[in-house]
Amino acid sequence: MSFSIGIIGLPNVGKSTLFQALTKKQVDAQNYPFCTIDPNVGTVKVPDKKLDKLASVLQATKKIPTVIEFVDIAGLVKGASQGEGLGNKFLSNIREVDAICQVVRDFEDNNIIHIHNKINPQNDIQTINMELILSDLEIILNKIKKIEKQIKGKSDKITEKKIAVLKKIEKCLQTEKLAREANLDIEEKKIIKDLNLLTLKPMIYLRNINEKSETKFEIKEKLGAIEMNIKMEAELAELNDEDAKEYRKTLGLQESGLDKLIIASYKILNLITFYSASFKNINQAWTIKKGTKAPQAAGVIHSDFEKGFIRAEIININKLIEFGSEIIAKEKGAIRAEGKNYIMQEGDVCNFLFNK
Ligand SMILES: Nc1nc2c(ncn2[C@@H]2O[C@H](COP(=O)(O)OP(=O)(O)OP(=O)(O)O)[C@@H](O)[C@H]2O)c(=O)[nH]1
Ligand SMILES: [Mg+2]
Repeated sequence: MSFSIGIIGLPNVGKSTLFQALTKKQVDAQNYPFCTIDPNVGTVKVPDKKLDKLASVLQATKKIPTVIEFVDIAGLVKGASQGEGLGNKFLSNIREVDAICQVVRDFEDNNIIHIHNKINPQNDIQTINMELILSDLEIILNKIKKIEKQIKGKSDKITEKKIAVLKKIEKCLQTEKLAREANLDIEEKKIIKDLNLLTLKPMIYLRNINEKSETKFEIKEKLGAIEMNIKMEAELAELNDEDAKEYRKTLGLQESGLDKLIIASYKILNLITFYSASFKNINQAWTIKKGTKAPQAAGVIHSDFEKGFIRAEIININKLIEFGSEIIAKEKGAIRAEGKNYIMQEGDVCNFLFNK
């Protein structure tokens, strides 16, 4: 299971160029709106310097980084929720993703068409969010109608609760707010999980800038706001890793666009990485939600690990690298045994013991 991010935005703002820079996959990215029609899907290896060191400590013959999936879809225009542009077809392509990355153009370039002929990031965000809101509203209203028809006036406690949650979200969307702003509790979220509401998904706002872009506007949601010169990232992606690193240095850039986006994705989705060790000499990184317990983390590797979970032998990756060997770490008693209630931590290196 990997986590997935849907890339959205107005047409011609750089979504496919971003996708190409991230996945190094050749896709159509041209200077005309609606260049992308069918979605592009690709996985990206999460950059992880520690994985190399860990593999050498564990003398693993193979190392496998964890991955994140990106989905690049058609541009969204005003009225998309009502079928304008590529309309609902486009929106259905991102219903299943875990988070959304909204690309917002904030660079001047007379050669690159802007569908509104004006650079106005604030306005563009509003247009996009409004379409997501309208699309979710349609889903909510249909669901309420369907339930009311089914129960024919005779309701039970569970149905009443469901309708109450749906109406709470409806009220929020009617005031042009994202469903995320309805402050639903865990139970309420569970009730409407199957609806895959777009405005309930965490969102990263990616401001696509160039050297001349000034910070003209501020994005409200600090947690998920990043900046990137997408065109430059796409050019750097064509170089080999060493050359790209050198070039980045000369530009005074600390991290790659991919690093930035991955860090933001982990933050916004509340993710952590753990590592499996001593498993057929393969050292592999895995992504899970913060708060996941050991058996469920084991289940990400294989369902048998979860079913037959006995215990996990765990040590933090930094500690293990410091010891320099699994044997020494064991001798020093630094590898702990954790049971089924253990909550996984960032950087845990695990050996899961299970009943076959
Ligand atoms: N100057 C400049 N041009 C860019 C930048 N990002 C993308 N472009 C150009 O903008 C055009 C559109 O880019 P795409 O990546 O195809 O845009 P898109 O959002 O996928 O467009 P649709 O698929 O039509 O919705 C291409 O000609 C890109 O080279 C940027 O940061 N600066
Ligand atoms: Mg595109």
